Amino acid sequence: MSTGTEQQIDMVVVGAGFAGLYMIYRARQRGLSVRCFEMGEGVGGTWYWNRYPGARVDIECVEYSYSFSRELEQEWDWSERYAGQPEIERYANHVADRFDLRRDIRFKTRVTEAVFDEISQRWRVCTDSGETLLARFCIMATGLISAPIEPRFEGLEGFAGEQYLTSRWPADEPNFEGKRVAVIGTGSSGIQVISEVAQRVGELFVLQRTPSYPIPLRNKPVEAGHARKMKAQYEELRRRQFNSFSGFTLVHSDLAPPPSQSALEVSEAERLAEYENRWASGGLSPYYAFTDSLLDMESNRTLAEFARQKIRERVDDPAIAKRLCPDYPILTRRLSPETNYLEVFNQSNVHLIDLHDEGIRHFTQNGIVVGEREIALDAVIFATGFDVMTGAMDRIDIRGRAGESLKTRWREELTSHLGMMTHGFPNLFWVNGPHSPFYNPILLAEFQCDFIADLIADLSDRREDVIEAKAEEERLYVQLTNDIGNSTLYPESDNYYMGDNIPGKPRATLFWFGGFPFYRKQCRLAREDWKGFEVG
Ligand code: N01
Repeated sequence: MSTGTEQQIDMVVVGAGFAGLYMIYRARQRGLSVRCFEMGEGVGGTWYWNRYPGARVDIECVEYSYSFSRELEQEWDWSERYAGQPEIERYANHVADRFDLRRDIRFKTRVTEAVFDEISQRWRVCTDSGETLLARFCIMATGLISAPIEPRFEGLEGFAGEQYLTSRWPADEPNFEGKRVAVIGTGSSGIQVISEVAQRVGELFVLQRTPSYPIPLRNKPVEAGHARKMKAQYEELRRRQFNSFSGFTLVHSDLAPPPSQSALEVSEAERLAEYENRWASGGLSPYYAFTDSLLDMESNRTLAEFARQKIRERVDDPAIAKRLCPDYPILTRRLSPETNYLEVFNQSNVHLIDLHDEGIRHFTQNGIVVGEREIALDAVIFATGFDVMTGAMDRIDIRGRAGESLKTRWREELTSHLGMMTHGFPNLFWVNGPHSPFYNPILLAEFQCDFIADLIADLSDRREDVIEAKAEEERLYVQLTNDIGNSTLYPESDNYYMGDNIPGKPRATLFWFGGFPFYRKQCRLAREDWKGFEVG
């Protein structure tokens, strides 16, 4: 517990990524005093930390951007359809400056604990700089995929080469020219960094445990005519996003109708033509071709086989192609849109090491031992993933009523109401966190921050101080979230959506997979007559 001075404030926001920035903006509009704490030296969250070579968004920027300001939409110009990390970070900085958000942010400051005091009904929030605040509301905008898994390999401390983690990439770009480099991990981060560093290294060793389904991004510069067209139809685009399942709707950069048929309702020729059309569009759009790709194994198999065939077509050596082909249901792990990823395996200086044959044993001073073989290395890049959804909040000691630890609760069972709050932790909310919808994260942040700000305003109108999820309503929401998850194919593979990548994490559906419109309905119902909440 800090001994610093205790300042009273309406709201503490943890994290100055896209969600945190918007929460500050919205809270101020409501006349609340707000203080945001951010570990990094700048804004942007994910887009501040993940500055590895090749880091790039895979939802078109016109969709992956704030919708709250028509002026912002019109004045900002994206240079590429899928912008790279530097441009998205610049956008976050522009938003912070344009709406004067920085003055409420303390950078390079980590929140270490947040404890609810039942007498004062305030959250005592402590930071690693010794500051303590008493806040009426505490908002965790800590990110859904933001807590990196620290690489733990035997002998790593004695490895003499360079070490990099994609999600904590140094500001000074490392020079890999002529070096022997290994990348561990072949999720979206690994695939992006591999595609990029393969062009600069002497030899590259790709250590793959589970292959991803790579799909072409087909990035392009944004021409002036295209930008004008998109800006003219922003209103319609936002309306469609808002009413869509996942919040990304463009196919061939055009407004596309939502899927309406099962993949099994059409002939094979029609199905393939549709997959080819989506494939040619790039990005995540193949996901939208049919209604049941994530619900029906046979339907899923048609898409998975289509994607595997594309891998075989792009990789020259059939034995390597075979190792790059995933065998689990497609979409149950995140698709990885990429640019020339598979083609790097046609380079003679790139070596695929399949960890299914032989696992990583340990590091030595000079390299890594896989099976019986030592691979000499100058550098290793870890793209080994994140403790998704719960990880970032677990790293803060959050204690609710009667000193209950949220981390301990969630080790037993993941609880939430509406993916934003949980019983026993009054006036604590999170954005883009556990049980939130699998949806465009920037638009979801806007929706959830608006919802929270509206709840707080209603609370003040009713002259109440504290709001908390009702235990029974929460139980129903958790049940529904799990039932929806279990009706999909997600449980059919090992994936972070179910918490499988963290040893000991209880297997549960971490996301709401029921689509955004149905989620919004739950939120609306909870607010009707305050059915979902206890106030006091
Ligand atoms: O993390 P991941 P990520 N030994 O968990 C492997 C978003 N994102 O950072 O699967 C060997 O997907 C692990 O192997 P396995 C996006 O939502 C978006 O790549 O456990 N390997 C896996 O291959 C994405 O889904 C964008 O068998 C080990 C990899 O490390 C999410 O972030 C770009 C290992 C981790 O893959 C996370 O992606 C980047 C070990 N001990 C990220 N431990 C875009 O917008 C782990 N692995 C494009």
